[in-house]
Amino acid sequence: MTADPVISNAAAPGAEYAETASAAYRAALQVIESVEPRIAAATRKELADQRDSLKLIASENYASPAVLLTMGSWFSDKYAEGTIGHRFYAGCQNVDTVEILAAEHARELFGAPYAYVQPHSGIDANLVAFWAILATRVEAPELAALGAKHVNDLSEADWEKLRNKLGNQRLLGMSLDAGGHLTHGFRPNISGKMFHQRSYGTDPNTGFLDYGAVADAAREFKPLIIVAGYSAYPRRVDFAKMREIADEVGATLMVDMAHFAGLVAGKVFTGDEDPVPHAHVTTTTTHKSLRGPRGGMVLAQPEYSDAVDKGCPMVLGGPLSHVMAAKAVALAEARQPAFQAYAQRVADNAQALADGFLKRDAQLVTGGTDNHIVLLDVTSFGLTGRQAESALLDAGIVTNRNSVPADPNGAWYTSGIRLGTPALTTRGFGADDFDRVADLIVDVLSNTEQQGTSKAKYTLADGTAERVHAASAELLAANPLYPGLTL
Ligand code: DSN
Repeated sequence: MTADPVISNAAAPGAEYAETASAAYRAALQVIESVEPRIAAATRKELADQRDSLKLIASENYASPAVLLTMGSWFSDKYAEGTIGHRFYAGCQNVDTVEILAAEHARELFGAPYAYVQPHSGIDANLVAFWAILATRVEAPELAALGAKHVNDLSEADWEKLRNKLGNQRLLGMSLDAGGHLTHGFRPNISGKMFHQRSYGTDPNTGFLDYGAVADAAREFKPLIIVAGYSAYPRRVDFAKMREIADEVGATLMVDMAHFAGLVAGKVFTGDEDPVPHAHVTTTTTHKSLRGPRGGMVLAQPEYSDAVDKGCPMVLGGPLSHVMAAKAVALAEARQPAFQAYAQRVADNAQALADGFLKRDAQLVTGGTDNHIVLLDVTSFGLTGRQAESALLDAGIVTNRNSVPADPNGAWYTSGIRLGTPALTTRGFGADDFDRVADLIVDVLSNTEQQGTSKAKYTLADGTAERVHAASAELLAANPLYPGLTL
C-alpha cells in the first residue's frame, strides 16, 4: 500500500492501494448483500452516481478509502459517554486511544491548545460551544458569587435566578442571507431561541463584510457572543479584526470554520485569516473542505476547555467512536504536505471558476471569490435559484440554490446558486476544467426559460441537457473519482 492516502488524481495513490481498497469494498458489499441486497445495490449506485456527476455543492467532498473504511468497525458498537479516562461505561480503553489520537492530530494540525472531537455534527459542535461559553462566562461566576460549586447546591429560588440569566444572553452573528449559517442565531434554529439575537450583514454596495458596521452593532447590542464564519460568503474574513471588536465590547469570539477548515488546515488562510489563534472557541465540521468523515469538532483556548470537555453528557449523547477514529485518519491525512497543495488548488480553482463566469458576463455576489465558494446571482438569466438548480441537475450538474443578500425571492426560491470547488478538486480538476464548468453552467442557464410567472417551473431548450451531459462526461472521465477502485 502506498504511503500517500490522498485520493485525488493529482496525487494519485499507487495501483496497489487501489487494489487493496477495491478488495475491501468488494468483500464488504458481498457481506451486506447476503443480508439486505437492496442496500448493497444502493451503495454501489451511490458511487456510480457520484462518479457520473459534476458535484459543485460547496459543503461536500470525497473522503479517502482509508477514512471511509475506518468507519465500518467495532467501535460503532461501543458506548463511551464521558471524557478520555473518565467514562460512564467500562471497557473504553480503545476508545480512549482513538480519542487521544484524534484530538492530538487536531491540536497539531490547527495549532490549537485544546481539541474536542466528540461532536456528531456541526450543529452539535456549535451547541457544545454555546453551552461552554454560557457555563464559563455566566454560570461559573454566578455559582461562585452564590458560594456554590454546582447548580445542585443552589436553592430553588437561586437556580431560578441563574436560569433566567443563562437564558437571557445576547448573540451577534452573520445573517443567513449575507452568507451566515442557520446555527448563528437564525430564529427558526435553536440558536435563535436560546439567545436574544441580532445579525450583521454585508455592505449593500459591495457585498463584502463591513467591519465598521459589525463594530457598531456590537457596541450597541453588547453581545455575550459574537459568531464569525459563514456557509455562503465567498470571501475571506479578518479574524484579528473580529477579535478586536469582541474584546472592545467584552464578547467571546466564536468562529464556525466548518466551510473553510480545509483552507485553514492547508495553510491557505494564515495570519489574520486563520481563526484558531484569534477566536476563543472555534467550531467546525470535518467532512467539508477538510475531507474527513461526517462529524464535528471544537477547538478552544484554555479558559474554555473544561466547559467544552463537558459537551457529553451536557449536549451530546455517546460519542460515535468509529467516526472519531475516522477523524483521526482524516486529520493525519490533512497533516501531510499533499493536503496543503490540495487546499491551495481548491482556492485557485474557485478563482478560475469565478473568472470563467465573469468573462461570460455572469453576475457574482461580491464580484468574485477568494475562498472555495462562488455565489452566482441567476436573476440576470431571468431565473430563480430553484429553477437554476433544477435545470442544472437535469444536465448532470449538482449545485444548491442559495439566497443572495437582500434576496427578492426569499429563502425558498432564492436568487442564487452556491458553487464550491473542494469536491471536484479532489478528483483532480484544474483551472482549465473549472473554466469549462463555468461555460457549461452558463450554457444551461442561458438555455433555461421561466414558465409564465412561476418561480419553480422552467423549460430547458431541446438538446441542452444532452450536450452538457456529454461535455461533463469528458471532464469526469479525465478526472476519475477513486481511480483504480473497482467494485
Ligand atoms: N449544510 C451545510 C452547507 O451546505 O453549508 C451547512 O450546514
